[in-house]
Amino acid sequence: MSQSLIGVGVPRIDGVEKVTGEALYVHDLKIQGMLYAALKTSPYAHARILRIDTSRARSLPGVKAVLTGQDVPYRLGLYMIDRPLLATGKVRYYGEPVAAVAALDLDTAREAVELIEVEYEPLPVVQDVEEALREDAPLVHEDLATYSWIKGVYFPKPGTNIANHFKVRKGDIEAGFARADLIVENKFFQPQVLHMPLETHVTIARWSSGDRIKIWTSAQSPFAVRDLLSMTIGVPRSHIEVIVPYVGGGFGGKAGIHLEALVACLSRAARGRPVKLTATREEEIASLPCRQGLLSKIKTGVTREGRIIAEEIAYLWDAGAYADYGVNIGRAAGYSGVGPYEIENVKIDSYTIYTNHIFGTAYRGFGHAEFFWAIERQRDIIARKLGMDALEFRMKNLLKPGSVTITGEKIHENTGRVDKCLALVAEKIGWPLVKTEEEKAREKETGRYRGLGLAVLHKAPAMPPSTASSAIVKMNEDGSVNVLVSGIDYGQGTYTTLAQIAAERLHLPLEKVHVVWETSTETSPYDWQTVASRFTVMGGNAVIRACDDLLAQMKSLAAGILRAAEEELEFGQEEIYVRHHPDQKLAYRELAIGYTYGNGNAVGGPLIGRGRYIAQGLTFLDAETGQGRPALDWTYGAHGIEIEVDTKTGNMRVLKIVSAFDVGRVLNEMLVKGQVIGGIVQGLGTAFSEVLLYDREGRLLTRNLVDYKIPTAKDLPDVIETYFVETPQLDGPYGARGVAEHPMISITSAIGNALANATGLELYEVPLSAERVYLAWQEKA
Ligand code: SMO
Repeated sequence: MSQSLIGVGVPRIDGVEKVTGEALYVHDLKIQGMLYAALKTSPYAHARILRIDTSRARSLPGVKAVLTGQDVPYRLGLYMIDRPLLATGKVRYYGEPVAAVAALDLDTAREAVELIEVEYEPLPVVQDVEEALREDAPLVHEDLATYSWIKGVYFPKPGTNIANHFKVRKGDIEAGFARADLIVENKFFQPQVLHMPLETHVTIARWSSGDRIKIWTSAQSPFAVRDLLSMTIGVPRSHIEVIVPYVGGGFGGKAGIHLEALVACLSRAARGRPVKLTATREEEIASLPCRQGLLSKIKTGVTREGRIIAEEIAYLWDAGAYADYGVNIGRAAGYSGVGPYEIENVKIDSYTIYTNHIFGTAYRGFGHAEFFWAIERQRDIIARKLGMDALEFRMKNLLKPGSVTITGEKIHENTGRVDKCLALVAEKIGWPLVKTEEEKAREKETGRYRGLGLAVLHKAPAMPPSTASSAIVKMNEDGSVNVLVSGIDYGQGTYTTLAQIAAERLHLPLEKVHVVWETSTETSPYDWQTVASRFTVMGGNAVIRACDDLLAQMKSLAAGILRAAEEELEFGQEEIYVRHHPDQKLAYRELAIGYTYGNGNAVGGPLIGRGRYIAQGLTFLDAETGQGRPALDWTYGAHGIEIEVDTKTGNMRVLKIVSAFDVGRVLNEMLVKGQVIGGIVQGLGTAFSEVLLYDREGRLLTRNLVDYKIPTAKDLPDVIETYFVETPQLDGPYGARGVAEHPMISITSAIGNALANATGLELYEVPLSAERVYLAWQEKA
């Protein structure tokens, strides 16, 4: 028996293709007869459209189709059906597409866009979530009552800017505060930020005769695109094919449906010629969705001994102009909204609020990167007020086996251990920081202060209780297999992990497992969406079941041929044999497409294994209290961060980051480390530099990568150490749970806590830019 492949850091199976440039992305694709599309976007954040004149654009030679909102009277949405394909009646954010052109080449399309005349009447804008809740606030959606939405799950308030109100009620909040020795109240803010994948959104669509639609798109979830496209334009799912080749990053920004419906309509208008729309970087920033902003208001009651006994929170999400995933983010953040702590009395109100900003969507962490800025800063502030060590304070309150979450879910021995993650990072970062008198004097003299920050995190996949995945494993003539799934590997490395799982399960060398990279809704088995850090668990389980199905078929076939009972058969490396007579055996390749006896008789036939997986035991949540079971699996983690702050400039240098996650079981150490480091760096962007800024009229100011800064190699910490706790997830593949989004959660809070630890500065808003830190220091001095 060869060595197990589980846990081994095998290199990415897509590595060579990607570094050589052989991997084909939608950006690379051209279809015979293809037209190129361009968008006309709004220069106003909120304005009535008085008139659109497309006549000059239409008469430009080479233009094949021009569309405005009137030509495509469809509304799109995942949970709230609120977004027109092209602005209709009014525009609701700067950058909103108002018209689209398809032409023989891109220059012509762009020239035609310039020829489209739009007359606007500016309307009052609403940008601030608290202002948006005021009774006299301008309404972003006057017709909210006429929209459709998923009833019983989302609760919009027509006549207001509230797209959803999610509630958690546990215990008796008033009684809790009445018993508290100390009550701490704070407000925290995180602005909207961007996903910034290397590959911008891009779609090719062809609407052929008989209403058959074929789409090539850079997306995370082909079946969700098909589903939403069908519901939006009324073409049956069986008429739509969605193909996803290599994808250059998503981070949640490609989780749902974006350009696909509009490009399909352009192709229809161009009499079925294929049309390609490639978002420019500026369009990616201004016209495609971002991550929601969040204002958190949090009030916490604690005992003198450091037990948190009451917490009341209002999360006010800046959804921007359309709800998209935003209502579900408000919900997901709501049901895990106090973090991995056991608190008896809890009241959470999570409001997803329309404004005239760019609309928000899913983004790695799905609300958690945002609300943990409030939760984990609040924990440190309380500890300081109690005169208690921040580690000790957390340890007293963290979830442990036997704890009950705020939605009433009981934590078990196998749920995972956040306390172990925190203890590990505290030890490795050298908590608590003790400075010698000499060092203190030197810090005062140089103005450079060292500090440590801790923060914990948790997250479970945000998904409806019944979402499913499936897998097909086809055996080839030589005994190798092709694995088909339609969760997408858009950079996270899951296909490599699935290849390991299949090879392990089937007793095949890794080279004999080929995960099919290009996914099509016509030929690949169903998967709901590639989101929520759920694919390794759900897709992994589906692959295991498909492999087991294939093995069972081989066993039953081999039993007849080898004239042995099935129970007597064992699998070896690429072969099946009789346990007590190992030389009585069959190689996989002898069974792969059917077995032929010496006389020519044949049995069996091509081997195809099929596997499916649906989450077990999840429930809907009570509309009034949020009680229920929302979580497929909880992944816990913690960060310990060491920084040095230069108070003369406000600059912070990250000296060291230590992170630990309870991943259940490490399936591929190299890949999981890559995920963690990538998430940490993305979190540093939110912590230090990333922010979407608008002027007073709601016009976007940060429209390019010069004004909007993401971390580069030069911004990396000196040291990143990653550790894994392995409390097996009983229903996870080989005990694993997801860890894709988690590393970027709580990075901001750990940095904010380290800043307070170093300088005593308590900041409540990110990014913690040098300017903000410098000004705070000046004010303090
Ligand atoms: S933020 Mo994700 O694509 O669930």
